[in-house]
Amino acid sequence: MAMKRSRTALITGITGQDGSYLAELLLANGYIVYGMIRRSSVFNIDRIEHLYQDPHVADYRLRLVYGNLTDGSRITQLLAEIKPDEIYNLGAQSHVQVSFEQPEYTGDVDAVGVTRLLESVRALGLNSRVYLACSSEMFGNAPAPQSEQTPLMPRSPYAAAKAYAFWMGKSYREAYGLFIANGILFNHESPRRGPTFVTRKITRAVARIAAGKQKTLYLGNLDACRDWGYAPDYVEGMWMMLQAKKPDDFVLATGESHSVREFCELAFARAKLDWRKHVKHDKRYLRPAEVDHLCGDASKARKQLGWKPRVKFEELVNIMVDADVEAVATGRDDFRSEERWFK
Ligand code: NAP
Ligand code: G4F
Repeated sequence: MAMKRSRTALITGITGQDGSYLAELLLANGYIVYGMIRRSSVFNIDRIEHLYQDPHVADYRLRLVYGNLTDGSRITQLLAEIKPDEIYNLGAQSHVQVSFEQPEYTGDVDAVGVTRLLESVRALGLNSRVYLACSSEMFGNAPAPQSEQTPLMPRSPYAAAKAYAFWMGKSYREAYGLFIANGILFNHESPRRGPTFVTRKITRAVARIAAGKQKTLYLGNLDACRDWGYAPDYVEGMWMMLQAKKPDDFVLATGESHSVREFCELAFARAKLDWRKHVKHDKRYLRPAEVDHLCGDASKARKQLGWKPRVKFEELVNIMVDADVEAVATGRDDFRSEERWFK
């Protein structure tokens, strides 16, 4: 009897928060996982180091390959070699504020990068199922709750680039019959969140302030509201989208929205601190245009995919604060990070 072939997945953005959790999920499910990484002078694989496999052993299923979403010929070459059953496009310049400073580059990676990928799949005649990481930022200030029916009203170069990617996904699905799922994910966080996103910026500061290593945390708009979930729940939803009978667009969200101020209150309280004594305003963290209130309606994903987030707001805050407190206590708090230099 022929052995069942392992399924093969390609993840762009495997070194990011979501890429690392998705790689764990796929490897646990028997996939061969190819992770596309960017060449850099410092080998940037902190989030997937624990998944390392010796390339010389027979069951070597995590394979890193160099590539870049700005490099179409390399993407074509990789897809021709790997012929993945599933492609998860998570690679992006994912910081909204940075997108105001680098709008052209953000568009190149987040928008045109998707065209490069989809054109390669189409031109090679692959049957790969494709997941595209779109974003709740695309809704801008459209009234909450936002669902798949809500009009897109992007308010940043990042959101505009993601909206372009979203429409390319829909176009290629309709024009060429490709299996392309657009995931409209609301904010999702974890102890692996990049340190310049507001949640992790807060939880790292809490841990350092509690340990007497820092006094003040500078933030921008405390009134903005986000629907914050837990990243491992969301990568499961990405996988579910590619196991569905038909490709479609899906919102993933918790359905609860909280302000940055509420996040601060809970995070500082977890470490028995009063946030008002430590948080100061700095206008450098205000954006040229803000998205005020995101709150997602994920009922379609719940009904059609059976997806449900397990971790809610307060538990998420606790998970993140506890992880950063532990990192400081064990000397793993690496403060040479970008956050210290930038935002
Ligand atoms: P992240 O932690 O910032 O990771 C981004 C990944 O993209 C990193 O692996 C990064 O590589 C890679 N990347 C950046 N530029 C690239 C390029 N030119 N070519 C190839 N790869 C490139 O982001 P995340 O939070 O995991 O998010 C994953 C995806 O979901 C992104 O597309 C993001 O925009 C989208 N999204 C995220 C959220 C959220 O709340 N987390 C919500 C909605 C949508 P390096 O490690 O080398 O920088
Ligand atoms: O944590 P943030 O930078 O995330 P943002 O802008 O919501 O974007 C994240 O979620 C999107 C999904 O909706 C993703 F597509 C995107 O890739 C990214 O993962 O900011 C959250 C809120 C904003 O309103 C911001 O103005 O926090 C506010 N904020 C207040 N002070 C701050 C700060 N944000 C940051 N990064 N730093 C601050 O000091």
